[in-house]
Amino acid sequence: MNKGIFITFEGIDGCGKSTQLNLLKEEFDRRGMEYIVVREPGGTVVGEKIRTILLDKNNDSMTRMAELLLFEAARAQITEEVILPALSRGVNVICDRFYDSTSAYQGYANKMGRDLTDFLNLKATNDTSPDITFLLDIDPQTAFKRRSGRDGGEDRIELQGLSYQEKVREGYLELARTEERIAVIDADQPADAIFEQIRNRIWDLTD
Ligand code: T5A
Repeated sequence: MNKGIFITFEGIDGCGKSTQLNLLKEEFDRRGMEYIVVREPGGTVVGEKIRTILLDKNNDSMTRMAELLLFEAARAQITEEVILPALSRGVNVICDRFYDSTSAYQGYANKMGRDLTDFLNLKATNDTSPDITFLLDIDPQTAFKRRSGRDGGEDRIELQGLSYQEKVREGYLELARTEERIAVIDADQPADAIFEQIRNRIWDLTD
């Protein structure tokens, strides 16, 4: 049996990942393809509890190391419990964020360092790498305007502001220069135009 394809979406907060992920789900449904959709942090009972701790704006005393290890703990859980079993059954996995988020947010923007985040990413995932990653690249100001229409306000990480999001963006773009699997997509376009590019890249992979 062929392994499923592992597809991840990345980018700064509000870059449009969920919108593209939903368009991809509709496309997979039309084609009768088997898939699951998961998100990070979260996607398991344990992971969703960790997500609540990580995003709670009352947890403003959380240290950078504690934050990093919590993201990796949630990742270890979802990789072993959900992602690897699905891929080995031949089911495609679409993931809203994966370890590139840790490289960009904790490794680069929080200055924890690529050596440490690479090491923990590898350990948490048993060296499971996405087949393709879509990095939705956008200016933080535009992403902020898009997010401001949402209910619920800013979470603990979004509250770190636009200069933080700018650092995260730099971290992602630096990563994309060395990782061939990362396709950088200009996310400041209509959703349909973005999706067209994503769809083409995925069918190239499956042909
Ligand atoms: N994090 C996560 C880390 O720091 N380290 C890690 O290792 C991991 C895994 C998770 C937070 O945790 C951090 C990163 C995050 O801060 P999240 O749930 O992934 O949080 O949060 P966000 O990235 O903020 O996700 P959102 O759901 O808020 O944003 P999306 O999914 O990027 O954006 P989306 O699609 O909801 O769109 C936002 C708005 O823009 C509109 C949409 O309609 C929506 O209103 N929109 C567009 N408007 C115009 N043109 C387009 N092309 C549009 N696409 C979407």
